Amino acid sequence: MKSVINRQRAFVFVLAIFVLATLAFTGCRKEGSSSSSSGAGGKKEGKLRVGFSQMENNGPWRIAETKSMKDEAARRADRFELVVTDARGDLANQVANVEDLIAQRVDAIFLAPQQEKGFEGVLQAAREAKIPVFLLDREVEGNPGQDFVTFIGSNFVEEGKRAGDWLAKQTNGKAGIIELLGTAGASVARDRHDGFAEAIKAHPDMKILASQTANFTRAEGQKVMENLIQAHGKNITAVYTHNDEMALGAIQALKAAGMQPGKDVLIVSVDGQKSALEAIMRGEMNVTVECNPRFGPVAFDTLEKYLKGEKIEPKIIVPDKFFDSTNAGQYVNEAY
Ligand code: GYE
Repeated sequence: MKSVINRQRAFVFVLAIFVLATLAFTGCRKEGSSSSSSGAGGKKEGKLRVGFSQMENNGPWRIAETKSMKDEAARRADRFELVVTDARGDLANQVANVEDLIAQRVDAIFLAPQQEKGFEGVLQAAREAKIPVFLLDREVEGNPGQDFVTFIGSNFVEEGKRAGDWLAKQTNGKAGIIELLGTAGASVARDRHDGFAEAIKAHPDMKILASQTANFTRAEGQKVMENLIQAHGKNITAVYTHNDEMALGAIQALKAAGMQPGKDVLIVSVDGQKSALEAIMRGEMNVTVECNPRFGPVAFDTLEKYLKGEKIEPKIIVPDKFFDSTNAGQYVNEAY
């Protein structure tokens, strides 16, 4: 009798051990499988996980860029999974976003950096983690092929130069100019300023009355322009803005002050968004140098080449059009 009880006890004991071992084993497996989907290079079902650190999604240009990246990732969904972060216009947020992508061990990072300085630490961390970084649409301090793979974007100095050349020709080298600058510390703002300054340098009667930042936004463009109209009034004969959103804000301010943008004040801008082409068609804006935000195809093509071990150029410059009253109508429907 005693031995039967003992045998039963032994059986219950063995069963308990078996149940515990099974639970522990499945527990381990769960942990293991989740860590292998985010770890080991971030591969999930054989796909590469790619991060896109966007600085903000404010204004049509940024929205179009993010959409282009997502659309292209969707087109290549058999190979890639895109993780998008939005820093909401804040450098510290963006640095944290990139740190997070590195911690997730994504396989590559596309970085649209708000500022030129401030990314040194995360770029080094990415390099140590062997995660290649591709810069999109703005540059950072550092060297291609070393701190990042390459920069993909427009030639911003050339954009500024084209804007300045057009204005010089249109005004016979005589203008009182307001320049609305992009975000301070962004490479694109410096380059668009330098290119424009270079173009008007040979024309002593082209004077920049004021250069002030309006942070690439329409609201600030309007506000800053209102103040500058107060200060410079009728001496203003041209406005050069580093993007269309600021141009559209400036146009509002000029109209509110009883001036005629597009006629007595020429408006020269950069980007080529739909509402700017419409303003050109209405005659309220004169020209905009295109800066194409649709980086998806070239970004992923470059990544694929890199993964195949092909040589990547230190800069990949995308071609840009030039919009004025002769062609705005032709392009307005495909604009963003
Ligand atoms: O022109 C502007 C955006 O970095 C090229 O940033 C980009 C610029 C673009 O906010 O509209």
